[in-house]
Amino acid sequence: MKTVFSPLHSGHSSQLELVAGAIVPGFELPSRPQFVAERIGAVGLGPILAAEEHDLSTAAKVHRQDYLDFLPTVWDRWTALGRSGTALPFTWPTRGLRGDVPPDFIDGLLGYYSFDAGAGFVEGSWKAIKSSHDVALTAAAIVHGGDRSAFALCRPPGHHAGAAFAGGYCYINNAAVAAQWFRDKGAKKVSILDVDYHHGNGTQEIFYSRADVQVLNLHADPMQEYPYFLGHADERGSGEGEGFNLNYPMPFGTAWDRWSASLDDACDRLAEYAPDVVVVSLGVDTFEKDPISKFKLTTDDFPKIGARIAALGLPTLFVMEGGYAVEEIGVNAVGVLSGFENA
Ligand code: 6XA
Ligand code: ZN
Repeated sequence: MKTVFSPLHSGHSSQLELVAGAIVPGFELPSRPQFVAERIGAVGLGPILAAEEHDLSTAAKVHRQDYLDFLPTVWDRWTALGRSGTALPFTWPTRGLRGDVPPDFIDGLLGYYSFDAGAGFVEGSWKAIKSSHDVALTAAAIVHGGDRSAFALCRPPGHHAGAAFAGGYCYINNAAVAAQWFRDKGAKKVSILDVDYHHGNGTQEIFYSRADVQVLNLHADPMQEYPYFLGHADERGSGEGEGFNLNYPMPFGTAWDRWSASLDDACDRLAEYAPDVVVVSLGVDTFEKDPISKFKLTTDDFPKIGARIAALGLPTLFVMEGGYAVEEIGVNAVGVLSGFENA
């Protein structure tokens, strides 16, 4: 399996985040994809290729243009005020406030274009965000070109990013852009299978009223876990998209037996949908030792995920999402990919 990767991700570092009442260094570290890349080399998964630049025309079909125009401007607006550190929002247009009037000032704009304080900007952030998007589309082109699968080693991740908002370490929804790209290249139907520990609220929002992209999400129950405000089982899509969004919320402590039953059901539903291509939002924060998560998957479980996805017999693009136990993220992410390859 070929992997696509970009070194530009590393400029997106030293962000701060708010955890349990304290401002702490972010968990979404530049070392994450390095561990994955090292493991790819160690097991000989296949070549690691550079990303090719892609314009944002496909992204503009899943994100709002004003949001895409805003993202590259954040750091300059921030530093123009003499500020440094991490650009973060602190006010959001929640119930009872106007969500239809973007303010002029950067603090207001950051809140307008986000749903939490989990997607900060530093100097290299936009280049990293754009490179992650390019990684996803370069890998998608490999699958479109006839390879059975490819791995987009994206950083930053994407599945929390909606049509017009960042959040949860995510800015551009790489998996959504890739799915749209496959559609534009002639795929009639695309399935996105999100196995990250957290609900992919952005992916759900983007495709919620569409029947041409099926979205299946396995995740911690939003009654207990971030992102809290989306990801319930009764969210099944709307209008033409009714029935094409499927959520599998699971409780804290979920281990392989229950998790794999959800995966089996999701794979059965995916097979019934019969897409031309599958995009897997691959988070490995379901791991028992993940520092921010509460599922109990073990290192031995990850290859079984890959094998189950391989059994679908469909062209498959893997897109990296979360996973924070940095020493083990490589073994676990590559475990899924090797499980797919060896099935
Ligand atoms: C809130 C937790 C952010 C979760 C990011 C993630 N600070 N999403 O792993 O998949
Ligand atoms: Zn996650």
